[in-house]
Amino acid sequence: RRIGPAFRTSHPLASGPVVQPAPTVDGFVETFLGELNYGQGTLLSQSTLNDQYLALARTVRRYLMADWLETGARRRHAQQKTVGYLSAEYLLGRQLGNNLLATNLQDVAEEAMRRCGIDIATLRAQEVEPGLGNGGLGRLAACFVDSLATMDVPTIGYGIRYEYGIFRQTFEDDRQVELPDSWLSLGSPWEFPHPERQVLVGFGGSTETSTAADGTQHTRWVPDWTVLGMPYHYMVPGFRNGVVNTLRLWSARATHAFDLQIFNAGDYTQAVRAQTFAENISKVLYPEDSTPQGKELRLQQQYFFVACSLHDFIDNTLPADFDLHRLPERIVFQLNDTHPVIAIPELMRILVDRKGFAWDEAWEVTQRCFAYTCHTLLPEALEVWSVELLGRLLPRHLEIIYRINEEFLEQVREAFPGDEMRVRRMSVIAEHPERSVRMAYLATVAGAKVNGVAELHSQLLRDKVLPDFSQLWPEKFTNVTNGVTPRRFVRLANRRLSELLTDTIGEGWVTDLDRLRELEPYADDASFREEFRRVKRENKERLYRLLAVRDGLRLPQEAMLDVMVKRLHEYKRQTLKLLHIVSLYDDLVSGRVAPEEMTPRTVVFGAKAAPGYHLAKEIIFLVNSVAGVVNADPRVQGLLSVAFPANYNVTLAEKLIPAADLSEQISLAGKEASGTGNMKFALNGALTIGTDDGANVEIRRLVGDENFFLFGMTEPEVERRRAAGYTPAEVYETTPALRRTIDLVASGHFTGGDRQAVAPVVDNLLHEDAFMALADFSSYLEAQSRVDAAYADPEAWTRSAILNVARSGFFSSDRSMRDYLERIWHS
Ligand code: T68
Repeated sequence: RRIGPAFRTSHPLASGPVVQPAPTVDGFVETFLGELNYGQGTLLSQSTLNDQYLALARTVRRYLMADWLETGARRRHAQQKTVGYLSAEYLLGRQLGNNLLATNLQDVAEEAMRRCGIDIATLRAQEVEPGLGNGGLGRLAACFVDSLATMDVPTIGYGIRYEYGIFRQTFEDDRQVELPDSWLSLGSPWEFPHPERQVLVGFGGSTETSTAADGTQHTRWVPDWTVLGMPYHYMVPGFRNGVVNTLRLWSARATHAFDLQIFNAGDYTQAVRAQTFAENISKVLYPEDSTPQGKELRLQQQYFFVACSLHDFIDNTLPADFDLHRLPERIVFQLNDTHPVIAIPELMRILVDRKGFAWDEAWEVTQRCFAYTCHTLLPEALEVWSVELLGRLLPRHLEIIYRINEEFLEQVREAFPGDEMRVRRMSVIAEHPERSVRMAYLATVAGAKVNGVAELHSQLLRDKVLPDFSQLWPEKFTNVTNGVTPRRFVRLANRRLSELLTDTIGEGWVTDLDRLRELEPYADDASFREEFRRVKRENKERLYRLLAVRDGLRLPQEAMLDVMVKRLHEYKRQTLKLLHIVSLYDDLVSGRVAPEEMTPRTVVFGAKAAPGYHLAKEIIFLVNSVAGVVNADPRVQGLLSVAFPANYNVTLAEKLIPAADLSEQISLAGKEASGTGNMKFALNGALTIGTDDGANVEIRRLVGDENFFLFGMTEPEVERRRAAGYTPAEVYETTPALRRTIDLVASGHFTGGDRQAVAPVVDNLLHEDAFMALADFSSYLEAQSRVDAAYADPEAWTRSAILNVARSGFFSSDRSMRDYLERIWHS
């Protein structure tokens, strides 16, 4: 229950507007010193870097507060439909720079800090990014809430405030070692805890059904343990539009009643243990991406944040007298993959068990409140929960799921009489290998819409992943191609390019990225190309300065910068990139290619492997081993270098992407749902070498074939090849260049003669190669020679790079949000 204001005062300032500090250097300095003195309890002369960072963050916060309060009041008043974005992950990146950008205070803050004798860049570097996500899916959620604020769409982002985000990656003896990410340890100036909005969440126990005098049955869930959800609010500012939306992340606490009982029984240590048990729920982000973990704690996390969020919206956000039959007019919950799908039976439970709705009435409302986004094509990545676990943790929800399924299967039988095979295929409950709930099916049955994240992906989703469903309900399925926010990934990350763009076409592009089209004519302007190259060069210099300090790397300034950054996964094929590097190296040292024939290259990798994904970790080891030998070999000095800076994250991405010449998007066709890094690179003027996969298809169509290096099998070719029986060893035997390359790796050349050390990767490639790296090897190398030739002509290359920028406006997440509004949220 909300605790209302104890009293209302008649002071003129009591109900706002909040007095905002003056947006001048003097005003900023004054506020900053005030924060240092009264917030941190220190003097400028005594303050540490961290004191200064915290005071700066709190200063910037003050400039957002009036807009935040005003946006909240406006939203309450307007009673418009709200988007409730439900996501177990938000990979936000650093907040300070983004919030300075949104408030247009970058220059004021820099000058104010200078006056205080502080270098603002040093303070920025002090911020630990909230890494509350694994990769693309979590970063997408962060881009979407940014766009929704910039477009002034009423939105609440709901998620989990993990105490530990994605692990910090280090390398020891070339192998990945994971360290805990204690992002909260130096203070968290961007969050606002709201204990008065805590929510109680139940788990376990059983259900009780009673029959009323009129014969109607009523079921009630009696949980046997509960935890509290404490919301922390984060500001989500729009770009200079006076809008600040809210991201509400839940943290688990022990209930007082729970431990008081035990305290009273005299067992102090047991009571404290109960506390730890409850708080475990939001303790750590599961570092698994694209492989669902059937772990109990993970299901607890999912239900915990979803139950908190639904309760928060229905009981604490809507007016107390709101008629819930009209709920779909006020909220649409977008399910970011299956992780929040347990919200569906939760809403049914709230409506039927607590609000007294009839089942059909509740189902009618529920179906209109949810829409589901799928982010994968890997069958092994589709989440299922065993009936045993679900029934033990959420017995009432399991009952509800059974009933939803029963009624759904009746519908299937009606549509396809006598087709029991189909009924079994479509059942939300799988029988093998164990009885379990298919969460993607549940989301499809209950959701008003189902979308994939790129055209090809949405097509394959209809045809391969959910064919029976798309046949039954063709109108349910739609596509929304992913996008990225131009604020963070161009304006903030690439200040030099942004200035060039604004000088050339005006500043409208930041919120209307299609305007980049106006750049096209400048591709033919030699002096513009010169400027464009200067931007790239300076971005490279900045990156190499950073990598020198951060990772002790020394990289040549002139070489082509070839970048592959993404999670480590077999389907993404980092090994294919590695084979290319080894083959270039071998060509040089064996004299097959003369040094002057070689286009100098620096290859940068960034990738975290899931801690339990052994083969992925072996691939990391191999990349590091190859990098060590290549970089130390004087025969390839200045011609070929390999860098693998540890702990790739949003912060590093913001430095790497603007410097890149070549973007590697080389997944096996039909496996990468979309990709979003691919979009960031194109927008920052890198050319793509890529397969016909995910959003690469759309990038290539927009930038033009001549400005994109396509290679590899298409998805139907992959299917045919697999059907014909794929044997990688045969490819190895019949492709001399591939054979030389693999032999060199297998010989132990990169591992100090240790052949055992490379065996896991080599054996897998030769005998399994589930993602057909060897089948695409020759095509990839051929495309890479086209890249080399193209890069040797700087004017033509720059022209292509400019056209990549000019034609990539489509990939703004603002456009994605317009598509969601049109195709999903308004329908
Ligand atoms: C990614 N998925 C897709 N999953 O792989 C990528 N999974 O093609 C797409 O561009 C992106 O989503 C955005 O749509 C993921 O990132 C996960 O991170 C994940 C996390 C937990 C469990 C399963």
